[in-house]
Amino acid sequence: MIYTMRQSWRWYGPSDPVSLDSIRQAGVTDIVSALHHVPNGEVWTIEEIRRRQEQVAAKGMVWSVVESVPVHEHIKTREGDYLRYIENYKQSVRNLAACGIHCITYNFMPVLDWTRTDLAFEMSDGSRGLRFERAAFIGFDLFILKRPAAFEEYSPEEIERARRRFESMDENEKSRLTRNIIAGLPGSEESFTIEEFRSALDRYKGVSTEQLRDNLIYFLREICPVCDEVGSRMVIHPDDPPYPILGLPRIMSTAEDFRKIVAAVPSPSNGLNLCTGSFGVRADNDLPAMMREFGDRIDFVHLRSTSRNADGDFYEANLLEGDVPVYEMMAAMFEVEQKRGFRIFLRPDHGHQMCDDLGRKSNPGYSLYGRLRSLAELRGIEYALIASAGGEGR
Ligand code: DNO
Repeated sequence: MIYTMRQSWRWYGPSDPVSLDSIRQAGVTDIVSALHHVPNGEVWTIEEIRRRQEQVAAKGMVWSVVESVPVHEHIKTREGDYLRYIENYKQSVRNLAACGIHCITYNFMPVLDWTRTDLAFEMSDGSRGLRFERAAFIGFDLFILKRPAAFEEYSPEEIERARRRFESMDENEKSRLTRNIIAGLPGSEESFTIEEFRSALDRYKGVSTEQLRDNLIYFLREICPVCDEVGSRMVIHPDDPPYPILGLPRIMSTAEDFRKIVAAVPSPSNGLNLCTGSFGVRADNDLPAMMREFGDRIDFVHLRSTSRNADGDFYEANLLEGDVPVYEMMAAMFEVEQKRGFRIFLRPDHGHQMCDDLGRKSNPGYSLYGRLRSLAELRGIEYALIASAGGEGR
């Protein structure tokens, strides 16, 4: 028997402009979803979970992976109502398990989930993708947010480059940049005004990297026993981008970061969501090696590729053309699946806005055709892996 990826797809629920009918035609069997309408920190009830499951089942697919049950900021800073939020989280884990959903994605990034400066960066073929431009981001930090410590954190050259970049922007570009950073990208569940954003950052003033790591460990030591009991696994999503931003601590950017978390919480329910696009922004992250090292804990993979330059900018490239060694990743994953006798959930991550999607409104990164293209390419790679393993393909 050959173990193959479980082809999955992120669906934001009934308001997602990409319909389940289209997703089914992409050849997908499993849906990745979340109850985005439930406020952060509140319990996901069995009734609400079932409703989403039924919507998916009606189209012949299964809701198998949660992305994400959000971790309330109070848990990350371990203050305020964090104990109540942790109890609520446990209850959500139990309720999901009671409904048959056992793979739960989350992240532990302070304040912002993922961050980009440009959501419609034009590629040479006319399609559009997401981009992080460091000079623009620093320009936002210094001249819009006006974070007091920022001038000390960047080098004089970076400050100068950011100043020139900022001066080249008109008012529209400045407000678009601000919106892209603080208004909440899809799935991030939170959005801020500049004032709210400043106070959200302030809450991390006393939180060092070690403290944040401790808070994650504390959280996992509470949640993992519940997962062990109900047969579920928490899979942490890496930092995106995978280095500190805005003076905030970061604790899930490298293999070493995950090693530390596993050493502190060895429970098998302490798992990883290997997102190649996020980890892949760092040249020092060896993705296939991470796949092999942590394979036993990886139940969920996000496959996308980024292309980076020496200035610290990156954009989301066509899947087979960026810095991520996609073939080697798929081969390592295939190897892990055979060894474990387990089919890993894989979803094509952010795709380009292309073809008819260019004229349509969609969640940034989550239009239809770009992901369809990526999934087709991934399926092709897997098909070849199966054939060369002596299997018959699918
Ligand atoms: C972005 C996503 C992230 C991810 C969360 C997981 O497209 O990969 O928003 O869902 O970080 O908690």
